[in-house]
Amino acid sequence: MLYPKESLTRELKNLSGMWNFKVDFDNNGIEKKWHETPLIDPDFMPVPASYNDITTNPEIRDHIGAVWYETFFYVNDRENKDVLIRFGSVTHKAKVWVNGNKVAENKGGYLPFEAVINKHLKWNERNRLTVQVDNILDSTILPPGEILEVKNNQPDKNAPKFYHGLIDPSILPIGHKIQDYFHDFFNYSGIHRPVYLIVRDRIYLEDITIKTDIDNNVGIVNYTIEIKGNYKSVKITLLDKNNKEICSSSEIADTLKVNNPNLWQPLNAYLYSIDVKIFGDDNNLADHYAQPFGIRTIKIKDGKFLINDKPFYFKGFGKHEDMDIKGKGLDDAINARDFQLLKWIGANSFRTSHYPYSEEILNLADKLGFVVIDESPAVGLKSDAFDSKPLLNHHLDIMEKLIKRDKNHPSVVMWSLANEPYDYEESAVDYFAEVAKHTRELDPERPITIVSCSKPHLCKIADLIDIICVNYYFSWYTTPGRLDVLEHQLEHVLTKWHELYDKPIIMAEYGAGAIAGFHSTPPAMFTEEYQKELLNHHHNVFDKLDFVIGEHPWNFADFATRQNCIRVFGNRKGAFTRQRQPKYAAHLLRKRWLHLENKFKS
Ligand code: GCB
Repeated sequence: MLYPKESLTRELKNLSGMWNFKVDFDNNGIEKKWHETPLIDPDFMPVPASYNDITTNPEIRDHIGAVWYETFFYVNDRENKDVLIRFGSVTHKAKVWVNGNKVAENKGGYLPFEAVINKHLKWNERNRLTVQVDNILDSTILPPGEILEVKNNQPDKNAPKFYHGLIDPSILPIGHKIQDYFHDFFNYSGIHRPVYLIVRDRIYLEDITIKTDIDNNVGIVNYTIEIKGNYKSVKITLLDKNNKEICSSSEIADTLKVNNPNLWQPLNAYLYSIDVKIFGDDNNLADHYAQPFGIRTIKIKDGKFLINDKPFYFKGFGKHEDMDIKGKGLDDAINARDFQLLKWIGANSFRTSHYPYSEEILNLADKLGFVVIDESPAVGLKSDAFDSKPLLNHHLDIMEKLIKRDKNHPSVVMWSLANEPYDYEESAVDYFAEVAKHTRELDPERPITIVSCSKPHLCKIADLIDIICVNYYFSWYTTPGRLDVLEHQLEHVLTKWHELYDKPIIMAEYGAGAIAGFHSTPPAMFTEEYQKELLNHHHNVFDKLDFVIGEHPWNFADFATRQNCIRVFGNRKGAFTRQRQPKYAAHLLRKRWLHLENKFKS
């Protein structure tokens, strides 16, 4: 799906702002037809933002089920155009009505969706937009979850295990409900990314795919465009970063050449664009859209990850979209700060753990030359997930939407199909074989990974992937407090992965919680000293092992989780605090990464 942009022909109206808001405590808003008339006595809520940390009411923060949003807009004199409504993301499910008429329904909280709404618009009058947002995670959605509810107080061995048996449902009030889920970040909900009205012609660019190669200092640019409507001709122009024409074509698929190209390089990005003009019957300009891209290649060769034929060493983080108050709501200021900090610390890459990030973040990564491992929202997949056809179909659908959205980003160099599934289960093999096959068919160019925390000999799906990404927490969850045995264990396990599968390895997560301002010597858990020492021990091992091609400590910044006795107001493994200020660990990483230009001399 194309990123929404203004052009010579396209108009955009950003509907962000303060919307009406109402929690559907009885989960019967649809029955009561809340979409048919304006919400009665609504509260207010900003868009984009999560609602959970804006409210002071715990019943709203922890509400399980639907909430409703409403806003109003005008569209004047555009009857001969298509008017679309486009949501960057609504977490996790959305139903959308315009003037009481359903125009869209979406499942999956981290990808965009859009719909043409002409039929239901009132031209030159006020229009009402109503959105029902549902935050329930069940066994059919990514990430999966489960609603546990106390139905009666009879001990029942088949009753759901509340928090894996830690809570006794027989002494809880009947009706008590928990949204259980198997991932370690707060289940934020709301309209998380911008909402746009788009006006475009009925003859329009539906999609563009750009693939690049380099041959003897010539950039090879293959593009294909998909057009809807009866067009007469097209003009495709390849522009440099200053919008100067390099070459052009009048074909809907072609190969263009750029002599002595400026390559898209890690931390030294150069963006060209393909400017598409589509003309209608009377040679009028019907649609205009410019798609940025970079000329670069990716290969895996001799145990190395090559970008433009040079071995690349991943230095960076697993991140989250997470911040005070706004939760997972898009915030340009926080995103700008995060990229400033990534540069400051000497990082060159990050993983979009554990879901697709906003298009705005990827646009910045493209511009600044950050290398991205783009992850699907498949986190917390347990044994039962692999036998579920609905979940598999949803996973395939999400991969398709993700690749369609992100395929033209030069920053994206690899797809991560999942984080820490139960990959030691036999049933994981067929499930992931299908997801891997589908992903490779959709994008034969980019490598794939599935991030594992299993013991190397137990992982059953390593053959399906190109790069081994592993998460281990030595001297934290295992052998807590014992930094002295860290290097021995880590080296043993990484070497085993290498011996068994002979594939390059990225350490995709490692780390320790540290509460900023906690100190001790000798280092003790939860202090800044301990976190820093723990990272340092890891680096000693990475430096010895040639097959380790990257290090992504967990996490870039502290982040919110559900309340839990092993979390201290969230997960504190950030190198930065949640307010984006450095801990000791950040200074250590900076010292290391600024001097570790590339572990592999090319
Ligand atoms: C993991 C998960 C990550 C958690 C992290 C932790 O293995 O992939 O989502 O936040 O561990 O801190 O426990």
